[in-house]
Amino acid sequence: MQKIKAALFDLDGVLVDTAKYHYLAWKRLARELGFEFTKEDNEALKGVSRMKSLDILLSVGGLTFDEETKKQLATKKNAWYVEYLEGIDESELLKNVENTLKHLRACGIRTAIGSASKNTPLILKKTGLDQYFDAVVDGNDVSKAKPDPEVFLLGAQRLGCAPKECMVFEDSLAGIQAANTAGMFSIYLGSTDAGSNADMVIRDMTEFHFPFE
Ligand code: B16
Ligand code: MG
Repeated sequence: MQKIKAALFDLDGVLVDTAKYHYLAWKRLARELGFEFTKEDNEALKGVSRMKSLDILLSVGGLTFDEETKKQLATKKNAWYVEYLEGIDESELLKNVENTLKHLRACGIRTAIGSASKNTPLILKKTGLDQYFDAVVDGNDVSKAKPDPEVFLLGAQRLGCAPKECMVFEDSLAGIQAANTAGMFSIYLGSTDAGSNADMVIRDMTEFHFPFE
């Protein structure tokens, strides 16, 4: 393995558990449209872009809308989601996240966010995570969603590191595919099949130890 010089982190599901707030907002939208959206249905939205999430939700309800209406529905869902985010703080951080970030930075590792979420700046500010990153790449910066590697390649570029020198932390299948396609060392956090193509699998950050040797 090439010497690791940088760490790129997905946000939702890796550093902070915002999936529950996405779920509450999507469920509210489904109710308003006249159908139920379950927790199991919500699993398919993790790591997926906002508009793609809406398409999945509408397919559960068997509904179709024109593009303009879909934009309005996504805006409405996002406003509810942002309302929930306004109430979050550092207690929403997942286990051992802050220690890991501090440790990696003390080891001289450059750090960046690589998230699909357009709400990344708000989440980083609310949880106090913003102090730990040299670069942030999110849904506002990229045009191609994961599994396209754009978000991680841009992150590496902003950190001034080659892809081979980067490790990526992800909780979604699309994210692991994006990291692998980018030529980076992929680390899956979780316990589902989504991690089967990752270079390393850990249940959560308490199982991550660095340096690797
Ligand atoms: P927003 P990640 C993703 O974050 C979420 O996992 C996914 O559920 C969400 O639809 C997506 O961000 C877009 O989020 O609506 O806030 O722009 O896992 O890539 O950090
Ligand atoms: Mg994620």
